[in-house]
Amino acid sequence: MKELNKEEFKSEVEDYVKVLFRKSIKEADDQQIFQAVAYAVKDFIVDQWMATHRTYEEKDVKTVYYLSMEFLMGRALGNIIINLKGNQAIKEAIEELGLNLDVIEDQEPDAALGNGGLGRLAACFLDSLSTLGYAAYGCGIRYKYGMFKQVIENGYQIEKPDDWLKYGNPFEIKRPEYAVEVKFGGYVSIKKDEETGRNKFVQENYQSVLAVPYDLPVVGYNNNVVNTLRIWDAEAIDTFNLDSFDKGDYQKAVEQQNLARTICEVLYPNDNHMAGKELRLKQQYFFVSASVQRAVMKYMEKHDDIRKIHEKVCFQLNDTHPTVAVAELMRILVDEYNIEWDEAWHITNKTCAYTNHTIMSEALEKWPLELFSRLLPRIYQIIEEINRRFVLDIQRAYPDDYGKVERMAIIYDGQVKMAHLAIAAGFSVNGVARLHTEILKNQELKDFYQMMPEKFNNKTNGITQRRFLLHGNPLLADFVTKKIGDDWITDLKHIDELSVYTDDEMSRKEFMNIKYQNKVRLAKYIKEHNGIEVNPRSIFDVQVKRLHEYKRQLLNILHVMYLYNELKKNPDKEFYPRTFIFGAKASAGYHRAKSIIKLINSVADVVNNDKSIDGKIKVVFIENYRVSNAEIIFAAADVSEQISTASKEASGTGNMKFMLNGAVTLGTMDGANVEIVEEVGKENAFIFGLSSDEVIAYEHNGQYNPRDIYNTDGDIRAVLTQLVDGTYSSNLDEFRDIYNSLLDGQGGRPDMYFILKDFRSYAEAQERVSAAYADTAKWAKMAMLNTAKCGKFSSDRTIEEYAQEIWHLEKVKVEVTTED
Ligand code: 73E
Repeated sequence: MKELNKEEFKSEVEDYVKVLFRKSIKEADDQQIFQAVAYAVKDFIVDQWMATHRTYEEKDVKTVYYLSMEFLMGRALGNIIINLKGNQAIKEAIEELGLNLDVIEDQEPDAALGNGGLGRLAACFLDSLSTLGYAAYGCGIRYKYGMFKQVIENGYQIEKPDDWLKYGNPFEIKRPEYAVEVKFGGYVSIKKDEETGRNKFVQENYQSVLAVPYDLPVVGYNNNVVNTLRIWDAEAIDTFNLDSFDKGDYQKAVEQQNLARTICEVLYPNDNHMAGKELRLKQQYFFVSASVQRAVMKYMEKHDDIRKIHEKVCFQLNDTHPTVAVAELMRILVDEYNIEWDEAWHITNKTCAYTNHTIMSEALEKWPLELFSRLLPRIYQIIEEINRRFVLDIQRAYPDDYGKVERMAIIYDGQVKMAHLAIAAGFSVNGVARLHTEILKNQELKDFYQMMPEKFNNKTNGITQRRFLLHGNPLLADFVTKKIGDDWITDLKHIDELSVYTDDEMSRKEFMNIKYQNKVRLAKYIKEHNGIEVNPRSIFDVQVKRLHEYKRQLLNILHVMYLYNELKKNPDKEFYPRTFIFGAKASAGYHRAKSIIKLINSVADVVNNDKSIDGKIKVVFIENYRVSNAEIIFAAADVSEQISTASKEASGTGNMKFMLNGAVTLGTMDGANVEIVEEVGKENAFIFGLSSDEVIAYEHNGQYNPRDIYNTDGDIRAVLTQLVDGTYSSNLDEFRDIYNSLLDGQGGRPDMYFILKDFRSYAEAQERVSAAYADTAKWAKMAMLNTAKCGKFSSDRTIEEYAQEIWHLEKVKVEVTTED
């Protein structure tokens, strides 16, 4: 690895402040300093970036294109510095310039081009791909506005635009030389090809935009590898050129400009929910078409036979969002390379693979035929033909079972079903945790699994320890390295070597002391941002994730209300002080989710200001939860709330970040929790609630009636009554919808997510948490074991599995030479 030279770095920073802002370091403000430091760091990595791509070309390695609508990257500067092992040199350089690295890092806006787990997973995967030395591109959209900024006013969520590019992005490089055209609308006509004499399908009278890529570096850990996240921006084609004006195409020129302006404007802020908007489909086709076109062109620059593209290229579809890729590749093969359908189909089959991230029915992508065929007429034709042949295959396989076609066709009921297309067209279908994959095989995608079992496989998610321990929790990272050396940074399995220290009292004390200091750091953040005083000696019980009913933040806050009632009834009851910490964004149009945020804040208001309970319970809602403050939050957590309705959370990845940082899981047997418990042992986690089989059985038999619980359990009834009797809001209707959803469930089943059903079991698990925490030595051991046993949950392990079992990539070593 190239060494970072401190003196050189210092003078680069000084030069950049001058060149960019005509200022000296003393005159520049914090943002300007950040920009200058970022440019100096980019300068340093650019040689490695070039060397990486030179090496890939020389060795002609296979490349994975990770197609994703979302990349939740967070801040780049601190992460890059860490991966360069440049921490010490840069820190010293910055200090010698009279600056503070933490303050500088804090100036960087998060790159929040994603909603939650799915987008953050993509970011962790890129980090691992670079660190392991695999050739990869992340392909996505350069949204002008990322995930909205959440502001809490009077307890309500208000959304503010996230203008993350306001000061420019020092890390990106615009690559206009690689721009491509993407076409929408119009119609398809058949023309005779002069050369071949064959019929050709040509899209006419379309509108198009120019897709212009911006490249961001993805720096591997200490290995010279810098991969690329390529995000596409849309620009107008032929803006008002005289030609079209003369031809009377003025209207069209304006329309094309508008199209270009709107496509990349904003990220849809819906997690686990299909927006169903035309603009969303435009976004999907826009970045997919651009990425696939470029990948094919790049392949053809060095190879002459498009028929072998699968040997060098794999498209991984991050959920169904980029599934139009299969039809786009077919279009290029059939229309542009004149390949026969059957052969094109085989090539496509060998090139595309699909990851399923959710079974939530409202998240499944189904597009109305009318919309789809109007926006993407040629792509629609191709999908029709794929469907026609697929339906024949189904009928051949199951001649007597018409239900199969009904359940499996790609086009049915006036809709294009993207998951069916992805499964039919790819060679791999993977779930994201063992339980989730089993549910796919045995329930949700049962018919597909029966017909094509060889496609199905599991890849349990993971997270990068470099961001979520090395960067986010430097104290614990140093402790681990001091005990077992630093191999864990690139091979998290080694962290198991910490296990032996869990029996050593000194080590346990040190470990808990680090947790305490991290709690002090978070308490300070909370004081600064929320004005709430919290006691770092209390149990930090944390639930941070997107707000969704299936994730059951409501169960958590109802339990807080219950505990508060208990304390009021028995003021002398022995009670270990707790701080309940929440962080969650609700999609802007998701009313019930927003009411739950209001409820949490209303309960916080009442409980935090009730002197009679002596500060034993505090409730904090951290505003604008995002990657950058997540790093601080995970480090400080004692209890990790992973309480989704069993079967609903495909994997979860926050659960892994908590575990890595020594928090103990309080959770249901859902998603990756199952595997977490398997690694750490049941005795080192707090498990409660219905199993996924039980939930699925109730969903089928309809035998669950929450009224029975309401009628028989007085404590639960009291808590529910408080939702509508003015205890938490003078407006008695404020929480009426929540109340109704639990007991009446207009438009759905009452208590669809089994909150009342799991309530007692949850409350009892919470009591076990308190008892365990009171036993200091026991808790310390549990917490430390969680850190020690999380080796499996590195995204390095996940990526290694994808690389070996799906993508078949080879590892590359990169040397930086004088050439670069
Ligand atoms: O369980 C998580 C999973 O850990 C799942 O809910 C999430 O993906 C994570 C990573 O695998 C997810 N997000 C979406 N679907 N699954 C989604 C759906 C539509 C729009 C945006 C996100």
